[in-house]
Amino acid sequence: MNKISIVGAGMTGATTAHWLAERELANLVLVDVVEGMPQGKSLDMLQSMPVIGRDVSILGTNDYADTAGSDIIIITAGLPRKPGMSRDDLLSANADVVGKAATETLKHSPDAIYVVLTNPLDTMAYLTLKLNKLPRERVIGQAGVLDSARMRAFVAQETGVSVENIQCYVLGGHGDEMVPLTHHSNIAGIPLRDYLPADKLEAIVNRTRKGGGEIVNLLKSGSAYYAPSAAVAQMSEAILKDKHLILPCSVYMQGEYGLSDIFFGAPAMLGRSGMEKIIEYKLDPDEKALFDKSAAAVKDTHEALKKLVKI
Ligand code: TXD
Repeated sequence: MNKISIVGAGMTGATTAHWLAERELANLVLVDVVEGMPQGKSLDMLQSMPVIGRDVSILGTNDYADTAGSDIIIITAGLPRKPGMSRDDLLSANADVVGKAATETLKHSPDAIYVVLTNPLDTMAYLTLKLNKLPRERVIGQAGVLDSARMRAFVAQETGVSVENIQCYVLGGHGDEMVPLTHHSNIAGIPLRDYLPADKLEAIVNRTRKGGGEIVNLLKSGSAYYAPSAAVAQMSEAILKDKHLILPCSVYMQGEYGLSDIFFGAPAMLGRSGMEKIIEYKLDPDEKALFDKSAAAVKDTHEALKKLVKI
């Protein structure tokens, strides 16, 4: 049986464990600094396995030693946004937490593939890669599956077409400058920009960009967790089943799209070795300009990180 450890047993971490257990993909470990909470949630979840008929073990712990031998480490530890905050406002608070999670887990699972969720997402993935000195195949940020799923859900609501027919690609950084592509995104092969009137499409693009903030404002404390955790479960499955599935992910660029030394959202092929390949789309000049603007924002956050942590 494969093993997945999730650092941070809060809303996103625990819900990730839930989706993963349902898929019977791996034995699970939930780690958190709060004593008793990961143990309690894990025990509760474990006791639901007989009901849904899944044979997986679920362990809650405060000790990184219990994560030993993990195939995948998922990092969701750290503060979520409050209303009015941007993801970048979380940088200094979360850099320490993610740094510790990354280095402590690597000691016990030297071969693990990392999937990072903590915000600011692209920069926390960058921190994990640099601190742990890993090849880029082994560190992937989760943002694109979520942002694209939000857009898919809005398109389905607008058109009444099944979500299964709707493919969307939201690329770029996981911030307000993210880039929902309206030509590559399609309904059963028809580009979205040909299917929907321009005003409707623009409204969907704008709502997608602010999709996380919309939920933060409604919840008032905490941020989204069902869709983010479903996204990371899909990525984990693609890796463990060696599916070579192409999903939008935050990946370390080495020249792709003209970008280097930055984590940025692009379609990437996921399989047993992690991030196997970055797919390069042909972008029209408008899209390329949005891409560059988003990359500049992510670079700024990477630079701010370098002032806080020696990497
Ligand atoms: O798509 C995405 N990338 C995201 C990212 C979608 C959803 C949530 N996203 C980010 O994940 C969010 O902005 C936060 O930065 C993290 C965690 O969000 P979540 O909603 O799960 O926050 P919670 O419920 O507050 O849980 C965080 C847990 C909490 O239980 C803390 O006790 C724990 O993290 N925590 C730690 N665990 C281990 N080790 C350390 N040092 C630690 N510090 C806090």
